[in-house]
Amino acid sequence: MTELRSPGRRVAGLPDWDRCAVMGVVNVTPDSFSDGGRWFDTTRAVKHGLDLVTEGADLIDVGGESTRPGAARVDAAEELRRVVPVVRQLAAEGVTVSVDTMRARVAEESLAAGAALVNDVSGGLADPAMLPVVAAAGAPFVLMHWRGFLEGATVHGEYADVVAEVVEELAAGLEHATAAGIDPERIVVDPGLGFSKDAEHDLTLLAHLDRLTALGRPLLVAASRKRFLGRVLAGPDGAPPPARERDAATAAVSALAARQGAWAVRVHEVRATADAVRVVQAVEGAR
Ligand code: PMM
Repeated sequence: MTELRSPGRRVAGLPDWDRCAVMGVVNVTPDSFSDGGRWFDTTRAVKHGLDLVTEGADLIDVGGESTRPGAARVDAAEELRRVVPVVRQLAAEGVTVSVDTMRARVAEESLAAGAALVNDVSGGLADPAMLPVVAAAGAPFVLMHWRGFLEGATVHGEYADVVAEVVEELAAGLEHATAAGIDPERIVVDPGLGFSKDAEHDLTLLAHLDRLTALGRPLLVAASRKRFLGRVLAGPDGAPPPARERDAATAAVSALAARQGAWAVRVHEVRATADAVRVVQAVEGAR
């Protein structure tokens, strides 16, 4: 119990949840691999975010650009058009909103529209203005492990020891972000499952989350519907189930991550994960 109440569960500038938090995903994109196109208009995206809160999400992550391998980049004006109105309306409803973007301008305008947190899958590497913008705003920041844009699933995916290298590269990212003026108490780290990583890498990282929490910062785990789960669930013919049939497996990962002290899990389907993190909290409370 004590380790689950540790500073690993607290991020300056965000509400304090007394268990692993649930981050619900709203992708305002026509082409996300897992829920492509379903929430691609402001009204529907806002409604979906509010529904996820009703189902038990503690915060909502709004993104306007797909990070799918091979996806073309969206231009900044289009990303702003997709994301900012959704952020503004959800924040106005009292929702804690995270903005999933690699662009400083989108981060800045989303923070001005009420976002509480910036989630950058490039860890500040894709846009040199990102870290200064986050620092100037005093905003919390998710620093994900990233080795570059993905043209193929495992581009830059060579590791001798995936856990050691991800830990080392995240530590370098933490130093970089802190040197740019971001308060370390506001930084969350994330292993970036599926980003320049194959299924074995993802599973190995999930088996060693303790090595990531040893970085001393809260940990976000985003396994939802990812390729490695398709591989784990594949039938005898080796065919993975479609992304939307991976939600029970996602909830299982949520329980494992919560049990290992993750600060939050990022998921598309909230209800099962909201139950999973509550069960873990109850069992831990009975120790
Ligand atoms: N994965 C996706 C998008 N955003 N953010 C963080 N912090 N960590 C991730 O692993 C991550 C992310 C993948 O895209 P999806 O929303 O289509 O699943």
